[in-house]
Amino acid sequence: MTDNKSDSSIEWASQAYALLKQKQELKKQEVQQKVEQQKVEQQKVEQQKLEQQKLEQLTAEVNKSDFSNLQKDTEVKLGEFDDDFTWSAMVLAAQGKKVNEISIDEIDWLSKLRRGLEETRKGFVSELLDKLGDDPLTPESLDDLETLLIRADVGIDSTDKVINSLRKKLNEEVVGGEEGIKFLKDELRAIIEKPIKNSGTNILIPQKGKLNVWLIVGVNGVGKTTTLGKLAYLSSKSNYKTLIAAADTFRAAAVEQLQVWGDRSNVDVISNQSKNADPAAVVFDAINAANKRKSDLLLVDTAGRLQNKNNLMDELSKIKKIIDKKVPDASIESLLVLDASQGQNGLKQAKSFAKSANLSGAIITKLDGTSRGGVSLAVSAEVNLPIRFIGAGEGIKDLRPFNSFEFIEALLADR
Ligand SMILES: Nc1nc2c(ncn2[C@@H]2O[C@H](COP(=O)(O)OP(=O)(O)OP(=O)(O)O)[C@@H](O)[C@H]2O)c(=O)[nH]1
Ligand SMILES: [Mg+2]
Repeated sequence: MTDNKSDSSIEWASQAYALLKQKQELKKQEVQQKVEQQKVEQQKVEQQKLEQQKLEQLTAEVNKSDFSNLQKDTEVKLGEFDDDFTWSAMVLAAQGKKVNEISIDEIDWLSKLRRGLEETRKGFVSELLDKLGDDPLTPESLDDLETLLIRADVGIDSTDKVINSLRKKLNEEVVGGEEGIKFLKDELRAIIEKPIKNSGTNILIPQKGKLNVWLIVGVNGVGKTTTLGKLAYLSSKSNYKTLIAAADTFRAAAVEQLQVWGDRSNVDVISNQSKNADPAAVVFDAINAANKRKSDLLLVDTAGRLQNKNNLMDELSKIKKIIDKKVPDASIESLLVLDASQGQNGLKQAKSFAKSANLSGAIITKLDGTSRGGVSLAVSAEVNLPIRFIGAGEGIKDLRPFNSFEFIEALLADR
């Protein structure tokens, strides 16, 4: 699918591009109309209430904030009809999407993901393609592949698995370069899919009719708070009643940082500003608030901790106990945030955390600009954790539910 730009695929992509362009044009017009409408309404209000100076000012302020919201909604722009667009459109088409079903947001995200994984790819796919060329695979090219996979932080277990499968296939038949890449993609996808299939949940979304509590955990600075902010945006955009618990009472300004994300996504933050507040007490208050408001999802930010600090790991257990006690039928997820750029170190963290923190999934962040994106495979294979979301940037929209097909296509994109 990614190999040759056939005429029909370019045709498909240009149709998709034209449709998106039209959509964007329509959206622009719609926004303009709305803005015009608001302006007219504003004028009416001003005329009617000329004598009430104060009220007039308030109206202007309200209108000002409405405009900024409208502008925010159109902030993703359709870029050029270039390689990025064509590749992204093809990846969506390969998953059965129709031309009129794709959105600018999806194209934007895939382009970002592909660009983000460029560094990982550089030391891996480009060399792989150079080495394999169009010739059939040989035992020597398998040795090269082994080295490249290990270098891309894919991990020993996953690499062994892939190389053994390829070797077996080579013993049975001649495998061309192109077919080798396809086989490699299938094998890597199977590795990353396994824990997801085992969990019985394809994509993690809040369960209906009960409170969902998602604990965001991990070592210092991996991107927990940023990820939580992006999750709050995703979930409130998808109409889940969302609430944030500021249970990182350790780091200075942690609450303020969270409050900024809460404001951006229109989600309330429950916090306790007093010094040395107990994180479990914050969670206690947040559950009360969530119950009162009939929230669907409570996102809990926690302090960065090293997996070997027993007192801090105990603190996490205490938070979990409070949740179990107060809302025994809640659906609880403990999501470990891992910074992809930490490579094998991140893998070590995942292993230790998995032992002591009863994790249910992983979120890989900072996939933009690292050469170690392959570590996602090692997390799946060696820690058996389903990857639930991936982040590739610091913006509010730079986090998506994990899609193994898109990830492997981006990892092994050849142009
Ligand atoms: N490039 C990039 N930067 C990210 C991403 N996610 C988070 N960051 C940055 O990583 C830095 C740390 O992020 P935080 O969200 O504060 O990390 P944290 O895990 O909450 O940190 P502590 O609370 O101190 O443990 C910030 O500068 C973020 O902007 C990402 O996907 N890509
Ligand atoms: Mg934080």
